[in-house]
Amino acid sequence: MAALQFTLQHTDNQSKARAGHIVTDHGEIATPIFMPVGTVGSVKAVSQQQLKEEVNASIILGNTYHLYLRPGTRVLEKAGGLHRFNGWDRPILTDSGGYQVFSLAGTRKITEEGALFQSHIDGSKHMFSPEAVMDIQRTIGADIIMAFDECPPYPSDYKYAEKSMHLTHRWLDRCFKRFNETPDKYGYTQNLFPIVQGSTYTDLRKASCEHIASKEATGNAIGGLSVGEPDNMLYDLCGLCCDNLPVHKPRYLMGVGTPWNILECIALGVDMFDCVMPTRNGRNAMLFTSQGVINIDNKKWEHDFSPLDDGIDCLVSNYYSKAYLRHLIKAKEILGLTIASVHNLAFYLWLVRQARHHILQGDFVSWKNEMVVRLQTRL
Ligand code: PRF
Repeated sequence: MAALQFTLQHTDNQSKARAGHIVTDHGEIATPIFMPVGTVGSVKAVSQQQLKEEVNASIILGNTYHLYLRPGTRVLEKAGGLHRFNGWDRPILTDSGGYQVFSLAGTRKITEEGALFQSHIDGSKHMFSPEAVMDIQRTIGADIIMAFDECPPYPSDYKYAEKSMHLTHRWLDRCFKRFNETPDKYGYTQNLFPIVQGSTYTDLRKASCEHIASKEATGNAIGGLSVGEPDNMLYDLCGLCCDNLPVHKPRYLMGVGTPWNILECIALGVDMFDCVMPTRNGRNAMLFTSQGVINIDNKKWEHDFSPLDDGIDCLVSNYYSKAYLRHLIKAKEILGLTIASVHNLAFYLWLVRQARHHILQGDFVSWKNEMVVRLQTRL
């Protein structure tokens, strides 16, 4: 079994967009890619069969924080890792829990050693250190595991951002040390991706990219963005990070974003994305379609028997009507949550496949510019 391999197939002439190919021990991923979020080992309201057959997902994400609290590492180890536990036999990536500790846990305290926090489930006290988070992610067994980082809030003053970045870098050194000292548990190779931080400060971002690049990891991530900053700032900082990260390694922008954010960041050189938006917003009646954004709660859809979206290649999106989904959501039927989530995810996966197609075809920028306007239309 082998470490992750990334092949760059084509780089766009008019932008920095790339089409590539990732090979892992659980299968291949064409990039750019979007990864559905399966926080507790399940993509909310969507089955593994639907993820394969309807969404066409090639990799999904799990969260160390949630999986550690429940079901816990004993169950996951006994199962033989998360792939065996949830039956998803394609690649999995786990986030390290740093971000979730800061956004979900009750009281928490950050020290040099790590983060002390209280479970959002039962209030019990736990400590995440870089070493503990590597051990937990070894046991969960994702193909790609993430370094333990601190994501500073937006806005952060320079002094705090600088201190936080250096802490993240020291934690990263400890992550790699532990990762390299521990073997793969389940016979396939795990890959550790480091995470760039540095808040909104260009000199910090550059320094962070240099530190991260020096690890020569099989892939690199950009964290600390899409935390409330305006879109133009997201794009400027994302572009700067892409320009300062290795060319021949995949770049993963964490927790981004809207369909138009994803297209703009593909143009800047990002290869991998994840976000709860398609599933969370879907459960809240917001549909992303190839023609624009729909609030399916709206009375205007009451008698609209046309398909949710016939512009994409998903049977669920082509089959059910807007009026029917509106009815299900109004009636709080659980099938409504599933249809909305499957549709939104299928749309996101369709979008990144289209992006890849246009990168390879050589007309990505003109296509992207048209789509960025169309996708934001409120229908
Ligand atoms: N760090 C980690 N996970 C994340 C982020 C981060 O900065 C973000 C920021 N958008 C989302 N998920 N570890």
